[in-house]
Amino acid sequence: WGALGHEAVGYVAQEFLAPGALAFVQSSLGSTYNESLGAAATWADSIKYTKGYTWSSPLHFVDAEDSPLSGSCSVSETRDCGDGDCILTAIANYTTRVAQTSLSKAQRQEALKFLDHFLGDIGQPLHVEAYEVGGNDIDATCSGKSTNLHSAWDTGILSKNIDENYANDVQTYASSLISKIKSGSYKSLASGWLACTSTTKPAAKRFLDLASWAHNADFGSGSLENDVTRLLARAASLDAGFESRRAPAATITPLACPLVWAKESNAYGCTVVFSYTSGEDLCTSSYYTKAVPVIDLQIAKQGYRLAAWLNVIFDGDT
Ligand code: DCM
Ligand code: DCM
Ligand code: DCM
Ligand code: ZN
Ligand code: ZN
Repeated sequence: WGALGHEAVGYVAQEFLAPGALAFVQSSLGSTYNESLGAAATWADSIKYTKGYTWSSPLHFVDAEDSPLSGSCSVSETRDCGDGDCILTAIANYTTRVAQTSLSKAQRQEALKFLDHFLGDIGQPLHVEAYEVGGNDIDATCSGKSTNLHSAWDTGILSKNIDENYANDVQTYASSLISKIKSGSYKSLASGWLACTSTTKPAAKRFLDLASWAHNADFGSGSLENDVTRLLARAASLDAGFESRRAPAATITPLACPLVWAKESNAYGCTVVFSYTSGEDLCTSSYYTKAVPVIDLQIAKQGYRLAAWLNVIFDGDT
């Protein structure tokens, strides 16, 4: 993604951090980044061609050697990241490093900024595709301007959408995605976004919260019906609080989850990404109408996953 996409991922994630993750994010990023994953999300792009950081430039993508034009999409860790120098292993590496208390504050901040960025990039379908250098070598037109397919997905389509529908303000755009997750069209999908996620712990946590409330509350009113009604009401309220406060927990499987996310993203290479007609303007045609909902979904989803990931690390949400 370009700056707008990364910032949106960060702003969405910030909204779903649990207390421990929020405290780490705020103290690690500090005033330099307004204590926000939104502001820190583009750092990794700003340094990738600078001296001492050129090793990080292949970490923004994985060149999946599949055949999207033949309808065959796939990602393989051994085939596509055999040298260990791709976004899959980078996420695993920085997941380990951000939690390592033996590292310096600067090193852990760097790990956080890389995670903030790479959990965004892995949701961009062309960052999980080798064909034509992830679409960089495919000439394209966006609103009359010459560009390439990769750049249209990173920047062109999204910037037009934010300009026209969100007052050209990325925070307004992120707020709209957050609302969709909390109470709109993404609400029913969000728990499924944490596919490599354990459901045991949230259930156990809900049970413990409920048991502790029942223990402390003036329970045993004499009416079983009344007690059951109160218990169910309390369970519903705990669930509502849990869901609105934070993303449900994910299990840390440093390499397994990135592979799941990469496959999901790469699959769009077999549907919308290459389905344009020659000469079609990608930002003023039906292609634009098909691409926008995918981009919105991928950004919202990766922001939510970033929050859940940090919640596992810093709040023990497993
Ligand atoms: N490094 C890294 N990931 C890479 C390549 C390098 O984390 N894919 C780190 C390891 C070294 C530092 O960068 O500590 C400098 O590496 P090099 O000497 O290869 O430039
Ligand atoms: N580095 C990294 N991942 C690692 C090891 C190192 O990104 N697994 C980075 C952190 C520093 C640089 O490489 O930016 C140099 O690290 P070191 O001083 O550990 O060689
Ligand atoms: N990129 C990619 N896959 C590649 C090469 C590059 O996804 N095999 C991405 C990284 C940048 C964009 O394409 O977002 C442009 O890359 P560069 O600046 O290296 O030309
Ligand atoms: Zn890109
Ligand atoms: Zn990037």
